[in-house]
Amino acid sequence: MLQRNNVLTVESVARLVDDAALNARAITQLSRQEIELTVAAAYQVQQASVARRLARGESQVGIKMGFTSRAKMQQMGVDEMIWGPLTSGMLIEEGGSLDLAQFIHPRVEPEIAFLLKKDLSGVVSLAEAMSAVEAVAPALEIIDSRYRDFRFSLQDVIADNCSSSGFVLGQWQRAIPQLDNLGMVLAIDGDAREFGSSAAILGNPWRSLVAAARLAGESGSVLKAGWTVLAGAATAAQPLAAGQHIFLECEALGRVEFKVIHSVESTGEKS
Ligand code: OOG
Ligand code: MG
Repeated sequence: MLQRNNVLTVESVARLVDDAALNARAITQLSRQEIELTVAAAYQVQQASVARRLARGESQVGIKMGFTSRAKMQQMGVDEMIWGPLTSGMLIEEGGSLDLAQFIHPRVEPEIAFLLKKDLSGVVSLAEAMSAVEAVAPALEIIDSRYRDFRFSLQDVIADNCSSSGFVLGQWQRAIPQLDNLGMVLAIDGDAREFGSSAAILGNPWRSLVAAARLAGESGSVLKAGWTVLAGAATAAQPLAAGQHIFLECEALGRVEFKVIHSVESTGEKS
């Protein structure tokens, strides 16, 4: 890592992004603060910022994959797959509410979630990945970049735990249907805003789980039995605003929804 004034450490950069998330205040992109991170250093910052969440009492409940679809890569201008931990504090109850006061400029995107029944790590076949899964659910991910204007480099977004900030899970389906081409509709207040197919996720969302296992193996970690794995969004993300009702209807998997509230007056992007 190239250190600004030679005083920045992984720990202090992690505190920058973690504080931004905690206080819901946007910060300048690290890459624009002369904090030059390699991809490996960005993952170290991610790990250190997640460690701060764990120290506050959260637990790791899974991982999310990012940029597994062209729609997402194009929306954000990043073309490499990324991954990061999901923690207990990010889980929003199905049908529940998300309070905008806790976020900077959150967006929602349609996903598919896997529930693992076996540990998974390293190079695995599609069949091995499938046999490690207990159930599949439709899911909504809430992403909230801690960077001003929701703009970032690959290293910036990795250091910021891949914009992870919330996720909502629909009913787990134990009788798992074919996942390769399911229609997905993301609706806001009853209006369909994004139409996609699960095929947008690496051609087949199972491939995202295979990739997740590989990335875990490469980093010397394990995807654990009981964890949730988010495969990555099938479409571009949509911005959230107070009063909205969001739902995803996923063919063969069903529906998942939540409401958006605002407990205090909004002043726009908080920076
Ligand atoms: C980064 C996270 C990408 C996905 O599903 O592709 C992601 C972002 O877009 O802010 O979660
Ligand atoms: Mg996502």
